[in-house]
Amino acid sequence: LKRVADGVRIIPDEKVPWFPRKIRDLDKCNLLITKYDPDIDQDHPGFSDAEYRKRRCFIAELAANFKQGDPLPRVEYTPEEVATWREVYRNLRTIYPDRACKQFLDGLLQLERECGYGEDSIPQLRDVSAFLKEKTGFQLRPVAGLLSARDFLASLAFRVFQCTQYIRHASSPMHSPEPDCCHELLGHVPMLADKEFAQFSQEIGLASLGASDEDIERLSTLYWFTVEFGLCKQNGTVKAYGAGLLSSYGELIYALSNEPEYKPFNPEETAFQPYQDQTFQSVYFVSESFEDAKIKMRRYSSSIQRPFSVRYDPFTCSLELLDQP
Ligand code: HBI
Ligand code: FE
Repeated sequence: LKRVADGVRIIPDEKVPWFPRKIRDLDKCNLLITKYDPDIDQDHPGFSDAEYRKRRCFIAELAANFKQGDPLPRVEYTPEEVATWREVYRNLRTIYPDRACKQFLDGLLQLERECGYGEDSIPQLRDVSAFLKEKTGFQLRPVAGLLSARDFLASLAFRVFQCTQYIRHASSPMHSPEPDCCHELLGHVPMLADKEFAQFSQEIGLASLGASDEDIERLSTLYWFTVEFGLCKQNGTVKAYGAGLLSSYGELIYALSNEPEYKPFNPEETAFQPYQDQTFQSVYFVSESFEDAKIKMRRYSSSIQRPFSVRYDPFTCSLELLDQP
């Protein structure tokens, strides 16, 4: 209740959208966006391959039935699926040393040494989740496809990363219109092994809880130009840290060529940049460092109006709300 000048009490009519308060509530954060799935999207490379769609559906079903606390499902990948992974891994691995940021390369080396990463097999989410838990407290959760931005971002607040487990169609190893395990395991996971990046990711998640649709849209755009397509300066050169770049051979080369436009990362401006989810970006945002990106994102997040503030309690994996409405 707010007291206005003449002493009349008014009930604030701003309704706060529902959001998860404890990690189990993520079982309810399952709204899927189907626009790029192969049953709907005629341009999906698997659209006319019934066998592929059946397989994707089987793996997506494992995720749909998953509940917080269950052991992560293991998938026995077929030789054809492993061959697709091998091709993706081999090609990207050769261009990482010159183009990926230091944190990514460190993470990838650790995954290769400690978690069985390599071109011969597709890593299992269960093993990767256990690895990340030890490094940064992040854990993986299987997801059936592209999630709504609100549900996807909310899970980050709990250091939970939603991962697809099926792989792209064999006919197009260089590209997938929807996230697949190559994108998650090669693009996202190495970065999530970095403490500072893990913190950055969780803070975007915390900022999204209970936010308006407009604020979610702006946070998604910021997520897009940082976590998915971000570049940063390191020792005087520009390197990639975004997962969309680090899982796409073509766009990783393009982003670090002299073709695209670069702008300095500045959340107040970046949040309004229209983005491309069908072709390469026409503009990329460059951070001075992670430290710099984190400070700027914090400043931006604290400007989002909410009638409460949140704090994450890592002991109970739940949120504490201050100034609750
Ligand atoms: N869902 N499964 C999944 N994976 C993502 O990377 C993802 C998502 N939903 C939304 C999203 N990414 C972002 O584009 C932002 O909207 C948060
Ligand atoms: Fe992604």
